[in-house]
Amino acid sequence: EITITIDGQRVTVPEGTTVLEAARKINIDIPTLCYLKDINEIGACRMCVVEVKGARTLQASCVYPVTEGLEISTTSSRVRKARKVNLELILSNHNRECLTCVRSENCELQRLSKDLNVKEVSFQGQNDVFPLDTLSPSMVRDQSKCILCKRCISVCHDVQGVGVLGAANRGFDTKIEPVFDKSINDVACIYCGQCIVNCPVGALKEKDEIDKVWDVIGDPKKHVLVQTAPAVRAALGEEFGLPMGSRVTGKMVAALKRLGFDKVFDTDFGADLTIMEEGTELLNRLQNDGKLPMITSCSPGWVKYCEHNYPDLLEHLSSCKSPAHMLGAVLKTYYAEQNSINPEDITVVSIMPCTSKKFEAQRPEHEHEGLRDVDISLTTRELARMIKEAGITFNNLPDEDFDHFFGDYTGAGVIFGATGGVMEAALRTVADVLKGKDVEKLEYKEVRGVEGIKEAEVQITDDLKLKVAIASGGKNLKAIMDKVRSGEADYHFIELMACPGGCVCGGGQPIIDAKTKMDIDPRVERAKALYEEDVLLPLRKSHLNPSIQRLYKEFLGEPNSHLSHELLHTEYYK
Ligand code: HC1
Ligand code: SF4
Repeated sequence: EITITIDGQRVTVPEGTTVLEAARKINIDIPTLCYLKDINEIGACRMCVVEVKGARTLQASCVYPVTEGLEISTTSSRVRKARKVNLELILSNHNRECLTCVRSENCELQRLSKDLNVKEVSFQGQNDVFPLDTLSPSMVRDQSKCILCKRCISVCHDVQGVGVLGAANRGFDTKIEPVFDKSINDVACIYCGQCIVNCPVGALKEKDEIDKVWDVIGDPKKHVLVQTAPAVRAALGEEFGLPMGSRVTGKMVAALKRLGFDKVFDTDFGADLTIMEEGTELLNRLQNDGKLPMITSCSPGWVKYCEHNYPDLLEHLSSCKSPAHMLGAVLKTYYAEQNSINPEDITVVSIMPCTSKKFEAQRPEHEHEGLRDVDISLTTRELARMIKEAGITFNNLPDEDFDHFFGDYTGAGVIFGATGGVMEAALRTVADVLKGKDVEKLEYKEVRGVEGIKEAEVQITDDLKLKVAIASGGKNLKAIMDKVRSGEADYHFIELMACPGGCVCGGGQPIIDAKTKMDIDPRVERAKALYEEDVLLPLRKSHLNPSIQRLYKEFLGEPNSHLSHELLHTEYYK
């Protein structure tokens, strides 16, 4: 325990605390910009400088550790002036087209300018013109807005274990870019979008496809079907000022109906379908000496990561397409047939917490007879923008229900959106199948929680103890995959998700500023919303979904049937 004085107030904190953290504890809000708790603590932007009694120069508080008796001033005129000069220098090189920036009102730089009372930018900066990097299917980089905070570099390298972003040149010529100034499209980026949700400004964003969706909605010849991923309902409300963790399933559906989609379906139905297919695949592999451990394949960022970094281990991936794509494939076949609609006239739009889903939607193999499984994939943020553009007052909407059949889902489908959720959903079904009865146990707490890596042994029957592992966040995937490669991983089944915490914290979700993330963990809050919905639903096991049962009876036959393989499974490429 160490006691220091900040602006005349005494505060006692554990050793190893920084001055910044100590100050926040007593509600002194030292401004930051490059700081990202536990991820980017480099003292580079110098917005957080403070005066330390006895020290000649100002110190960056985000990297300054407390020592007994330290006396700090956070508001002296020297401090205030220095911060303002630093901020104005950053602003002088920043493309300040705030009115048309996607991050307007959710920009840490804009907020800081307002908070620090910047009235004019007195330096003549060099506003270099950079071409936008728009080549990738998922994201756009706008160098003219980059403020060199390096948050994206740290997230990509240290959290995601990808490391395709770096700093080139020095001094005024410094640029953040993929190696050799390549497009993000031409490096081993997995499009997880974690750099986007951790960028304080608008230098990184998703590829906006809203206009394509408006166009198809406005085209009378098109029958436009929308599906929403499990995690969207756990975060969309944040875009409308609701507290983190608000579950807005009913309002989301109401909004989608008002936007003009012909039917509002749920990716959760696809998740239930995935459990049928993937659970069966797992049992087959267990019973017939198939490749183990089997690994989930629903996170497109993870699949791409595997293709780039573990091409020798692709056989471990389940051959299942993701829930969104399974649903897309049955919409363009069974649904089209049942409703006598020409599948060529159907457009499937998916609303995902994910930027990599845009890439997945464009993967050449994800089609059937020339028709795409998913035509357009929007992020949660893009949906929020559509709702705002349409003038819908989201918070006043009534709760409405998904459209029948492909909007019918169980609690197992809902929890897919949180790390451990796919595993738990699979365990619920596999246990019933192996025991041949409706097993009472529903909740597998041992696979829940936000830890990056989880391991568990679950006794399913007298002779089968299933050994499982769950990981989220690229770096943790790497740890698991290295074990698989070396033969150390004696698991049966592994769930891997590219984003830390799973889809609830996907790169397409509402962006939370660094300061808020110091106090609240969105992985925890958003996951809570999903587990809450799970408990409220009358059915909580995928195989009990009556619409899934009917789909097999009338169309697919049985899980892993020939038709299932044709529509719902895929292959991977080295
Ligand atoms: Fe996910 Fe999935 S859970 S991948 O995290 O398997 O994006 O939410 O839709 O497809 O169901 C994302 C979420 C999502 C799929 C499902
Ligand atoms: Fe790195 Fe993910 Fe950003 Fe690609 S999308 S640069 S992998 S953080």
